[in-house]
Amino acid sequence: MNEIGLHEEEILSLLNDAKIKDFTYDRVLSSMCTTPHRIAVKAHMQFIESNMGDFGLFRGTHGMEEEVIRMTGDMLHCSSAEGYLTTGGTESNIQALRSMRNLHERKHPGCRLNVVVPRSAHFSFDKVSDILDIEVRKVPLESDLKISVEAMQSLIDENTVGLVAVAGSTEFGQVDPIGKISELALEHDLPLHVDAAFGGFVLPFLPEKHMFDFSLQGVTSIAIDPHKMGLSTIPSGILLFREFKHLNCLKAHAPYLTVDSQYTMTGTRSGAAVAATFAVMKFLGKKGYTGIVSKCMEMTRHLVKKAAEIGIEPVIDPVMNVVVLQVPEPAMVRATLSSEYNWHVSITRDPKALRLVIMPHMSCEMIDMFMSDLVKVLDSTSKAKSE
Ligand code: 0PR
Repeated sequence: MNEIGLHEEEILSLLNDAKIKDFTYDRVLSSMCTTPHRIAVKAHMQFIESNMGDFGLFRGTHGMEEEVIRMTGDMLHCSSAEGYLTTGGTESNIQALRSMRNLHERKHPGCRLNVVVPRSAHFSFDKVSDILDIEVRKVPLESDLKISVEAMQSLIDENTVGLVAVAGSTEFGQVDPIGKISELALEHDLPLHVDAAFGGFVLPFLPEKHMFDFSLQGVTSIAIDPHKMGLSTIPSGILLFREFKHLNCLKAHAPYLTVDSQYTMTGTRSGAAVAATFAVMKFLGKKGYTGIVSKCMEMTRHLVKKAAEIGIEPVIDPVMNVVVLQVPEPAMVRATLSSEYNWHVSITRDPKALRLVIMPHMSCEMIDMFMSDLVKVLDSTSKAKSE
């Protein structure tokens, strides 16, 4: 560290130097995050010092957190759901599985435990496996990139602590058959966690109805991220439990705080993100989110149409605003798009293809520019291959 502090102008200049090295979202088609809504940014700034780790000191912010939980529970068909604002999908998934593990251990102490998750589940479940020392059993996918319930059933045994389903998979935006998985969970008396980190702020606002939330009796917890399609600031995730007992088994005694217990994974927690999420949810309402999702779906259809015009098909018909295109040599295409055209895209693993997430920061003009560059890259890739 420097001995004496620098002048404010020097700091601002250092900040600007760093900022110009960051990519701006207008060339990014690989991200599930986006520019936060201006009202979220405003609220975030106003509550910048608020700490939800000691919420007795920040009662106003805590009231907003309770309201966010109530609004989200209501949106996901359980207005009495209990939960809290996490740092995002990873923490929500870890905590949901920790809750399953804790409840299960009370019944059968001392055995090797497992959880059954779709092969398409986010890599945060691999972290769960390491942190909680639980075996993560992965259910293979069918050709439509959903799991079959029979395949999931075959992996359940007496040491299974719970099941996971995905509502909007990270790579393909696919939704598992959660209605049937819910029945399976009820049959085996197992908790079912739904990872709707991405899809949670999309599915309720689509014209076609998908059953994925607490309206299914077997669903016991849901992860949903305001810092993705909720347009809030980072770090904003939400973890909801249908019943208090699932949250209560995460309780830690907090001996010297203004509140005597914590259910969260982190101690100090951003009250700014709580305020941001509260503000943007109140500001947009269901009508606002429906408009945003419908704009993203319109751009998704536009992209699929443009791709079809040059003979490129998606791996699955997009369920939500994720398009995965079957292009030859996707890794090479991705690298060239980045190095020569400054576009940021990602690739999927199985099948290997080009993954594009159609977020609110995009426009049809941006997609047209991207597609014309993609055509050039595909031409140069096929030439390079034939030489
Ligand atoms: N569950 C699902 C279904 C997800 O898609 C993600 C993240 C998570 C959980 C974990 O969420 P957090 O990263 O908030 O803990 N999905 C994106 C991904 O891994 C996250 C992301 C966002 C990555 C923006 C890159 C990026 O630029 O691809």
